Amino acid sequence: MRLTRRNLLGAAMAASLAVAAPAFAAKPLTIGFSQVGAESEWRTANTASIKDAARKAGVNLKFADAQQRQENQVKAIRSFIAQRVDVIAFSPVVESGWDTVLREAKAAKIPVILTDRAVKVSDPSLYVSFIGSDFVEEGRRAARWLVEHAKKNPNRSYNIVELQGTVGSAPALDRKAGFAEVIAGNPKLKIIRSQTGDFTRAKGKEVMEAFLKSEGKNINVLYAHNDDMAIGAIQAIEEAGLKPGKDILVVSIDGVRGAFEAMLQGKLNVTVECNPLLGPQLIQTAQAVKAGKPVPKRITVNEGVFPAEVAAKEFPNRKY
Ligand code: GZL
Repeated sequence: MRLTRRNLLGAAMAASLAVAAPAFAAKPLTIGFSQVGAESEWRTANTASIKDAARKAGVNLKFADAQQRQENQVKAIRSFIAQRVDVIAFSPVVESGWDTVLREAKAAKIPVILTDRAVKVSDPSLYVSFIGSDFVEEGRRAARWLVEHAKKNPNRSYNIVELQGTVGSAPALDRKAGFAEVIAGNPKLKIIRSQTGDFTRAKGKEVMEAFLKSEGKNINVLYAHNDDMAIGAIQAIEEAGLKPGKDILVVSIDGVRGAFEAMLQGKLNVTVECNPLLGPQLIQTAQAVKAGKPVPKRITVNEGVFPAEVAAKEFPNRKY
């Protein structure tokens, strides 16, 4: 290239921009995320997915574990507001009690994304998007498996005990509603006991022990709102001298590895998938929100149903 006045000027401009470029490099997106806790295999997979997606995208993730307490989530959200994060995201441990703190986020002009669980608020503009499963449908799918099983055993009736998730949480409320909707009016299917096991293995075992003490061999089916409670209950059933998966059918939700292992051992009959791998969708949505692009108010995830018969074939494909 000939060294003309114009070329020299162009080269000098390019050099100055190259030098200045770092000064103009976009500041990484900062997301404040309040997680429910670490209560289940599902939650562990959900947290890993979010942290992994943030790392891969170069997002600055401020992560807070609420240990399943709403007051800790409110504190975390207030801290994110004070730190002026770009986006706040959280999985609300329970449905209600969020209006005040979400109004504070709105006043601070910090957009809020819900993942996993929904909230009940007076003003839907308090969050920009909710990314998560349809828990009512998950409850329906669990019940449909049992309805079909009962049709193959026309002379039997089924007394069901139910281990509910965390009191007041969207998955517990909706999975209960969906299951009840499908078995309604079916004289062969009856829920005889229903109590929260708070989504944990320990509590699931403890409550199942109480069910067995009061109902014993009268129990034909356990419906657990998540696999962790089902796995805890399976231990209680075995300690009571009964065969889980045979004496007491075990119907559960999540689709975590522990459930597949239990199905391979013949101790769990079906798990309804609830996909925890929400990290990529969360990061993409947060990036779009930050860029001022429109995002869907509701983003659902595709999920399946895995009866024990398919466990061996499906297990190697599982991602959580
Ligand atoms: C469902 C999620 C529930 C899981 C449980 O999306 O909120 O919480 O089903 C977890 O395993 O503890």
